[in-house]
Amino acid sequence: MTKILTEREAYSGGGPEQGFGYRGSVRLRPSNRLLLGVALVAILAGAAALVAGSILAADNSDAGGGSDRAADAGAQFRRVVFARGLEAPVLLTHAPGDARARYVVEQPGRVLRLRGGRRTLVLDIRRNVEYGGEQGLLGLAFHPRYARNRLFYVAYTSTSGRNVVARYRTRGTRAVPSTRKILLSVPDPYGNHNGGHLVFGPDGLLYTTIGDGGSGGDPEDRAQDPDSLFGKLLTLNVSNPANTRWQIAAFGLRNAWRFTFDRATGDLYIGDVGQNAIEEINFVPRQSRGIENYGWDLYEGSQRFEDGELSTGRLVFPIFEYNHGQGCSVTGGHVYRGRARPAERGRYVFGDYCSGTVWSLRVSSGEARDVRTEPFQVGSLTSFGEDAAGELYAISGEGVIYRLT
Ligand SMILES: [Ca+2]
Ligand SMILES: [Ca+2]
Ligand SMILES: [Ca+2]
Repeated sequence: MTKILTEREAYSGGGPEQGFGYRGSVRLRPSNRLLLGVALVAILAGAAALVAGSILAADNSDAGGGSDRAADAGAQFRRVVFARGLEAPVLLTHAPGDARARYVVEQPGRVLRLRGGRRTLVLDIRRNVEYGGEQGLLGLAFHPRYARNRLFYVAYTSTSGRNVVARYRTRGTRAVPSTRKILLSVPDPYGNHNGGHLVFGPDGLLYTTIGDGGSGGDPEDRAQDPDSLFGKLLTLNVSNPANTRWQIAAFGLRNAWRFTFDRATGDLYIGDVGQNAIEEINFVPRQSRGIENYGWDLYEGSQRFEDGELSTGRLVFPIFEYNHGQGCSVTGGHVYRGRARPAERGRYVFGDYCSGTVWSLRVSSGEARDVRTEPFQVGSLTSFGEDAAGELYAISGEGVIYRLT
């Protein structure tokens, strides 16, 4: 029998995972100290650049324009409000063949299409979705050939206590409820850690994760268990519409909260939420072969967490990690490939749900470089999003979506 713990029960005996202001003390490896040092320098440099940028903007506005050039001189992203009044938004994406629309997921169980100031309902499964805390409608991905086959995929926690992936077909821009097909349905042992991101990889496979199950410390050690789907990066070949056989692509994830493929290179970036001390970003280049193992629950970040042996795969340590002095729950983002800010192309943008801090970095030779703190924060930072043109968005669970510019 499946027991769904409340958040309070799930965390009993452990520190607050998403506790605001929690400060864990952790010793970092020298390379990470260096990274944090680089981050600090970047913060200071950023602050100076921001001041310089403001002055330039003021000068240019006096001259009657040129604020875009001023922003480039600032060499940082800014945020502008794109949409307000959404209910607990957790995702923004786009659909092939519908380049001017953005699709937004509301955690209680709705998908909305936003175009030209108009919002229309695509899907409403609120009565099937268990919503609250880390539960809800969490993921949405459109089939790469959506323009022709009208198929899209959602991930949610169900009222029957399961982690579910389902497929729907649209007529026009509205999902037809009777077309639903359940592709994954796994009894969830704990209410927290549900992964739920969905994305098509450069290999055409559908990727998702359902977290390590939940609670704290992976009590049943599922993330390293080859017989469990929990704590894994999972793939499904959708070329056969009847196929529901998921494959394990990687081990050792705790609660991957947003992973993305760089649309230009196919490289994979994963934000994996830590236990009580370390938040991490992982990177795997497109050409990587074989199965990766991101270490949980033997490692939290690059630090040993529990005794035991790695089950399968090549151990991957984070390219970037930060401790709970700087946040408490990572929100993985996207590599910027838009047109508005050419100088920022190739920069991976991510942040922290609790502190609202937004960082960006570049990966070079498999290492994080040029780590930068952006000059704004986003409260309740649930997700980042990417539109058809490659422009990025930051989403506040408080109902506001910002465009990064
Ligand atoms: Ca769970
Ligand atoms: Ca464990
Ligand atoms: Ca890890």
